[in-house]
Amino acid sequence: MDSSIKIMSDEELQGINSALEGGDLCAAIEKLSESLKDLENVPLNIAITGESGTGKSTFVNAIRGMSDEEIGSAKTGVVETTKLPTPYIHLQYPNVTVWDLPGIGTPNFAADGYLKSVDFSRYDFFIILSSERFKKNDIDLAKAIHAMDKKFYFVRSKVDSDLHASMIRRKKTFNEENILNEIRNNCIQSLKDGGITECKVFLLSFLELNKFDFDEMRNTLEKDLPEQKRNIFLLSLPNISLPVLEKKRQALRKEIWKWAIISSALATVPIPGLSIYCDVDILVNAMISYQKSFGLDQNSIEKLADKFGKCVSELRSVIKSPIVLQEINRELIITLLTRRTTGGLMIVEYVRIIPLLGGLVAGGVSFGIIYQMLSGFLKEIAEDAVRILMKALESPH
Ligand SMILES: Nc1nc2c(ncn2[C@@H]2O[C@H](COP(=O)(O)OP(=O)(O)OP(=O)(O)O)[C@@H](O)[C@H]2O)c(=O)[nH]1
Ligand SMILES: [Mg+2]
Repeated sequence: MDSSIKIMSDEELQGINSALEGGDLCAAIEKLSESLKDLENVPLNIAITGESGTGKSTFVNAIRGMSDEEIGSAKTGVVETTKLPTPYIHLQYPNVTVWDLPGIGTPNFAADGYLKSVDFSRYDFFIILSSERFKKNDIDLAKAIHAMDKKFYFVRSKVDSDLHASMIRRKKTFNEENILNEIRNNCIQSLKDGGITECKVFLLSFLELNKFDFDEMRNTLEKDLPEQKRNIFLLSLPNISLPVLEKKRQALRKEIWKWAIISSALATVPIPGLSIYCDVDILVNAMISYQKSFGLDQNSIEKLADKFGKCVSELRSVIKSPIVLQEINRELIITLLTRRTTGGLMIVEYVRIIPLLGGLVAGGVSFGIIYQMLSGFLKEIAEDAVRILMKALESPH
């Protein structure tokens, strides 16, 4: 087959085939809609624990892409006396909740009792923070979490402070990598001493979450999560690193065929001037979800500018695509569909090889054009998100 028309991956083709296999279009559509809704419905609960003052509340804010001063952020820097787990719901993905758990660390701390009191079963995984070596309480807690068949990850927080202190105290011999290795080895040793032999420790600064081991931690969590939750986790991450943006693009790309099948199968409206039918409202939803995930609304750009000390206009100036900041509505979609007509026909040739599709979906032509339009939109939006982030990360001249 001509590789120039190999636009869809084999995985996508398999997905389409198995979705439409039984020949029952209604059932297939229902299943695909459910799977798309899962991204907004399936709960993901992340527990943040550790001793008092290790940065739990700061991490809760950072991982939700919030500053410590925003309305709805967790209170930081003060000794919190709450004995209850506090849920912080993700602003864009309300199915994602980050739980600020009560500090561990009273001398007679009992890990079992603690886990029961925080209702351990509701969390998908635990992150145990320490701003020093890991201590007995951290280790006891990790073992108890493991015994309850849940996952935990160790994070060493505040490494920016260690680096800063070393820079002042050891000016001549300062070497960032050596210091980070020292911290890492020291933490791993403290865990080994406590009987935890096989374990990674992620070094982070919650003041600059994009640095140090953030991408490695993201990778690990992503691998450990089941597929459905993995995508939810990825999409909910703050847009602070290029790998995060790339992962989001990949996650969203895999879902395009589902939107395209649903939209073309439920088509009631002929698109004026085109020989295709599609359900435009479904496409509005899909495209709004892309914009939301890449943080390309005004509010998110303002937050990004604030975080990296840039002006909003500076960040906006690198946007190339005329559609990125537009309001997504039916008119925009019809314009985009019109633009994609030629490319769409090309993919139809390819799609026709899939048994069933041509016969089931009201016009393989519609499917092809919608698929192309969504792919093009996602590409443009993802590329602009990268440009904006690169601008934000640029060091001041
Ligand atoms: N330099 C630096 N400071 C941090 C970091 N994380 C947190 N802090 C600071 O450490 C202090 C305590 O942070 P919190 O997030 O309130 O700690 P906590 O674990 O929630 O504390 P409790 O709620 O009292 O248990 C605050 O002043 C934070 O600004 C970090 O990664 N680097
Ligand atoms: Mg706190």
